[in-house]
Amino acid sequence: MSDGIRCMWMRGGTSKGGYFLKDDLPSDPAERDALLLRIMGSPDARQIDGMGGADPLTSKVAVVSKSDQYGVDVNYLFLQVFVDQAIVTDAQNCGNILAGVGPFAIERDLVMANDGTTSVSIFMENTGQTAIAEIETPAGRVNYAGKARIDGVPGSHAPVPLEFRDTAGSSCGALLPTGNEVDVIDGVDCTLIDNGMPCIVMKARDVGITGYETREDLDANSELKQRIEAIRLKAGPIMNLGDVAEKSVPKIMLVAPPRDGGAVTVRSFIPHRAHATIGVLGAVTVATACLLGSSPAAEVADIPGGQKKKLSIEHPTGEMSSILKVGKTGEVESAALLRTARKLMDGVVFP
Ligand code: NQM
Repeated sequence: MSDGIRCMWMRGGTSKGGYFLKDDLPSDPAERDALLLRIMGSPDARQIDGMGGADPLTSKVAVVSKSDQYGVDVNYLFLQVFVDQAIVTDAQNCGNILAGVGPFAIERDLVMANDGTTSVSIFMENTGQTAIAEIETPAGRVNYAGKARIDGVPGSHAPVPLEFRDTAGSSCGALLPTGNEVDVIDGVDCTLIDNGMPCIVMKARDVGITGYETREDLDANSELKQRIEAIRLKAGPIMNLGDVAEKSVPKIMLVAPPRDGGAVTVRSFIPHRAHATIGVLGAVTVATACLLGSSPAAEVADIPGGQKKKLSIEHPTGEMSSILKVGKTGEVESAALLRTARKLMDGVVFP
């Protein structure tokens, strides 16, 4: 029996997973992925023989290392471990798991903490971009307790503000990889867009739903799932993502008018299960789509004025607010979001 592998289990935003130092994992990606499948207990719908929570949102991994790039503290590679298939993919980033990376880096002494708050600059290897996280570190130690609340997580915790810049075209090479604000696929108007997360944005009513359904109702709707998967498989190649049959991107974003004073309502599929809330970079991307004049998102959204816009995205269990800074020509220059994180377990896991 192996001696086990050092890891920390953390909640990052509305996701949960294992955080590893890069040096604690095999350097060969195939060996590393086989190990992570064993650790999570995949493939198995219940992940009964592993740490995974039988949900894509709780079957996630962060691999973290010290960065030697000027101005960057740490590198973060996100890996999605599929629940019921033997697939580990680095084809997407994850802004929720990102919320735990700063605290983890400080806990593992990759970053020296200040007395007060510590700013951690994180290079996101999946997309080649950098995010900044502000971590509360009174007396140089990470503080997880606090008054910040995010929908989808009970209770309150220390705030972890995240800031993203230059996320356009993170995986697709351009904000609008087809060059169009609208493409029609299977008769449905779609905005194919990537401002940190490749997404297909469609009006919920164009695929036969209201956009206000629960996660459970959406997951039980196999006709809807087949219809949006057919669209996704056609969108993948024209979004420069190739064959996406075994990839977790692009995500599906079904939009509807806001109901609770927000900017827009979204039901997202990631891509085969409905999201309990909404992904962080998925939210930034759908918010960006709302600003494009001819996008189906703009048709249903209620957009505040000004160059600094707070867009509240309503999701199945509340809302997520994204503050977008818009440049003179209308492009999104930066996005800021509030998340929280919690250390759940620090120890060794036995593959
Ligand atoms: O969009 C789920 C999540 C995510 C990703 C997913 C995320 C993001 O909520 O940045 O956070 O889209 O697979 O953890």
